Amino acid sequence: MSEEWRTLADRVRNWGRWGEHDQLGCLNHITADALAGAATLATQGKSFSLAIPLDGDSPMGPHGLRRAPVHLMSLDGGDESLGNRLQGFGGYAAREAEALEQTGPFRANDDWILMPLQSSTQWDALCHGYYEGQMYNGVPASASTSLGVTRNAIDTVAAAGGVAGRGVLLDVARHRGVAHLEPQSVVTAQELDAVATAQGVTIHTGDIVLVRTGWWPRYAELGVGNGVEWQMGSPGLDWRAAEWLHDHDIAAIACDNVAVEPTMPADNGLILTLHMLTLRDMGLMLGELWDLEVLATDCAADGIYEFFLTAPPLRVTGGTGSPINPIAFK
Ligand code: UVW
Repeated sequence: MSEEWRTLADRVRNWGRWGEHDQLGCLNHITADALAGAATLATQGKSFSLAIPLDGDSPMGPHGLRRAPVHLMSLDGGDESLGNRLQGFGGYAAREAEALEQTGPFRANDDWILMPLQSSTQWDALCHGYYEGQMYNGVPASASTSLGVTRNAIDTVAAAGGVAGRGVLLDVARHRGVAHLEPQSVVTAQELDAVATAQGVTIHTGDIVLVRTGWWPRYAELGVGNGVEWQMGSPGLDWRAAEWLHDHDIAAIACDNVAVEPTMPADNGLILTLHMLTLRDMGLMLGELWDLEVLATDCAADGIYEFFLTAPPLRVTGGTGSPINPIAFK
């Protein structure tokens, strides 16, 4: 790894900053005052879901090691009179269905979902990425077990109150005057500053910063069959922007692209360079595959790029991430 990268990693590393046992990292920037102040931004009675649809067409992330969600019905309309139809069939399920039907008109629909926790709109927990045998705050890689990750996992965030605070949208695509950034286009820290200035918004300590590249709507344009082209072409933040994220003391970052940073190797030849600096060194959670389209249109219309944002992860014990339905309130 290059000298420049090593120097940056040392500079942005937050290990010990919030105590040797801390597992929340930059979420510590969201103080009680910051959270209370963020809630006051919901003044217009508007709410926006920032989640992409969760189904068999959901994009998976920067590599092919994951499968799309599988959604199965386990009780459906065809089972409305299952008890009657099963009469005499025997077995535990038949007895349950018969008993339910005999005790009133209530019927139910039930379903299952099987999915990687990193598919679709999600948070990466701090344990999701690491290098050289250590995770955030010096936790050894051996904390990842077949029963889950024992430190820096997503349940710690969920138990601590989830993720909520002042959200700020930086609409890079609109600033460049394009529907979406070019494949593998890199967004620098200087450009983030230029967008914020043009939008008249200031980044505060504890903000959850959302960066729009227009790459999610590009998925619909290209079609699911071109998923690999879309996946490998994803634009994103320059790894050197870790310094900007660090110096602004932001709490988390989320984007509408595949992996926050470009999916192809960076100019230093490494993949997921920003993942290493953020998740492992800074303790900064990454949100991927968010749908910022409707929110961005509203922000452009009223000129207000700040809002109250909630994006609580599921409390999956030892989980390395979580699907989410982030909501922005204005
Ligand atoms: C990895 O698999 C590390 O990438 P992502 O966080 O983008 O899903």
